[in-house]
Amino acid sequence: MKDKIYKKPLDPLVKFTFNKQVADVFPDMIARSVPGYDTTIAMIGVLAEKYATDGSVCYDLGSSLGAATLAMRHHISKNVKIVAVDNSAAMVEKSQKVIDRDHSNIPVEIICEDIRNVNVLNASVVVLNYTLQFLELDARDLLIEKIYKGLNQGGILILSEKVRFQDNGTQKRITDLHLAYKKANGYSDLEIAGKRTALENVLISETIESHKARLEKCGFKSVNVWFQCLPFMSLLAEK
Ligand code: GEK
Repeated sequence: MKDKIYKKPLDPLVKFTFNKQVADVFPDMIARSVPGYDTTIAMIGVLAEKYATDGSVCYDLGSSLGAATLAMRHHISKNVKIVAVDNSAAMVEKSQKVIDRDHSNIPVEIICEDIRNVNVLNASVVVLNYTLQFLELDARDLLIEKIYKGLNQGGILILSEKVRFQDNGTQKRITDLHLAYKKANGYSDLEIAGKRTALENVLISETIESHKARLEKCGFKSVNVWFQCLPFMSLLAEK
C-alpha cells in the first residue's frame, strides 16, 4: 500500500507513532525514505549467517514487519531461535502473519513489548535496525549495556541509525541530498515537511562518533561502519 499519510496537512502537534496506518504503508514508506534499506536487510542475513552459533538466540529489536527477522531466518543454517520484539501492536500483528506465511525451519518468537523491558540472553546476533533512534538518550546507554552483557563472546550487534553530522556544512549537504532522494521517490514538499515536523523529538539522531563511543564504552572490542548512504549508516560491533 502506498504511503499517503502526509499528503494532506495534519495537525503539527500530532507526533509520529507506529500505528496501524503506518504499519499498513511501512514497506513503501521505508523504501522511499531510507536509501539502502534493502541492502541493509540483505546484509543482516549475510552477517547473521556468519556470526550465529549453534544453540544461541538472535534478536531483532524493533522488528516492525519482520524484514530483518526473515533475512536472518532465510540465511542462517545453524540451530538458533529468533526473538523479534516491537512495542507497536499493529506492527506485531502484521509481522506475525508474515512469519506464519513463511515456512522456514528456524523458530521465531514475536513479542509485543518495549525493548527496554526485554531480557537479552545467550545472544550471538542482535539487530537494532533503525530502532535505537526512537529511544531517549539515557535509555540508549542502558539498552546497549544490556545487549553487551547478553551477547556471547564473539557475538555481534548490528546497529543501523539515521545520523547527524557535527559539521554544519556536511549536515546541510547530506540533508539536501536526502530531500532530493525523497522527492525523486514521489514525496512532495508538503509531505516531507509534514513528516519532518511529526518526527521532531521522536527520532533523535546522534553522530557516528557518539554511537561508536557508546559501543566502545560498553566494551565492544571492534566497532566498524560497514554501510553508509547519506544520513543512514550501519555499525558492526563485535564482543
Ligand atoms: C526493519 N527494524 O524493518 N520498544 C520496541 N519497539 C520500538 C520501540 C521500543 N521502545 N521504539 C520504537 N520501536 C525494522 C525497522 S522501524 C524504523 C524499524 C523506522 C519500534 C517501532 O514500533 C517500529 O516498528 C520500529 O521500532 C522502528 O528492519 O520506522 O524508521
